[in-house]
Amino acid sequence: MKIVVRRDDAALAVLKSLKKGPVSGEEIATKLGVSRTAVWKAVEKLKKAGYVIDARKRVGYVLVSSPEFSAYEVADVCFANGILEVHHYSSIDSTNEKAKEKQGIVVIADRQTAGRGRRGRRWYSEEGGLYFSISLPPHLNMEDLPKLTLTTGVAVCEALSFANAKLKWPNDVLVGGKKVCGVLCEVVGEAESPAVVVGIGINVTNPIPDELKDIATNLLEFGVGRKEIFEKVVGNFFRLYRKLPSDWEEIRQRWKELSDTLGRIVEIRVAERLYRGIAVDIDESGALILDSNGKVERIFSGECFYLQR
Ligand code: BT5
Repeated sequence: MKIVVRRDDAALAVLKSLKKGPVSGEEIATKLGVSRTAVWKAVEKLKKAGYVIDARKRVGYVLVSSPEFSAYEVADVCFANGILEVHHYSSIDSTNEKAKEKQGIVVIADRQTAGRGRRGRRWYSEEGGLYFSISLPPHLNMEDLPKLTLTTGVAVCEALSFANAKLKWPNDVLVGGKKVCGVLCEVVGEAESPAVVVGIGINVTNPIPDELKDIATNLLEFGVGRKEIFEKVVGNFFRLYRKLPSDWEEIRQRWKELSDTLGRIVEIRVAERLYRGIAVDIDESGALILDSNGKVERIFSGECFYLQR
């Protein structure tokens, strides 16, 4: 299944009508100023997206049930924030790969067959989780990109405040000390001010594989659905993204408030190098400041391990 919803999608308007109650094809057609065939096509599209819609004699179309999640359900928050298209796949290799193909879209998948973390690591993407990518036209310079990862973390963390989520440098969101979300920002092309794809994976009700049970968790116990989480994350993300780069200071302070990392003794791996010390700050440029036996290290990206819990 692949659904693409655009701003002017008649199916969106038809769905809004159906949600108010049964309505005849003719009534909708007149109201929207489209043909009855267009209404019928819109209804078929909605059915494909998982809506159960009956056509009853003398009553018209009746919305019997809505899917737990669909591109139509979350289109409003996307379009309100300047997104042009919402793509929803039941299965895809990686939403980040797909989102690189076009600027200004959001790509969502129910599962990924080749979900990726940083440096080619794997991201487990079983059904039940929220996997999506936002493709953004050029706006930030290369040197501002570490800030974008931290900003995305803040957006997710605030959306998961019901679970008392915390931030682990550089790109993890933790619940109960375990990873519930990972962020993967990738640039498209090589411009000084590049287009960027922001990938977000959140474990909602998807099972955690045995080998990750010690370090990963999901949100099952909180009973919150993907739609609600998606809307909150996307709303928060754009509210904060619009502040970049000028109001980064505000986001930096928020990151520090939500941080689980600052104050801890950590080991940071950056390619072949290994740093050890106390994580003391995030500086104005978005770097982690490490106090390594009195020597100050500034680190922009790497793998972070806590040496004490
Ligand atoms: C990340 O990488 O944390 C970034 C993950 C981004 C995933 C999203 S999903 C939508 C979009 N499309 C993609 O293809 N990717 C993005 P990293 O910091 O490298 O962490 C990867 C490590 O997290 C793995 O090596 C595992 O240890 C762990 N891990 C893998 N799957 C996980 C999961 N579902 N939940 C928690 N931890 C996981």
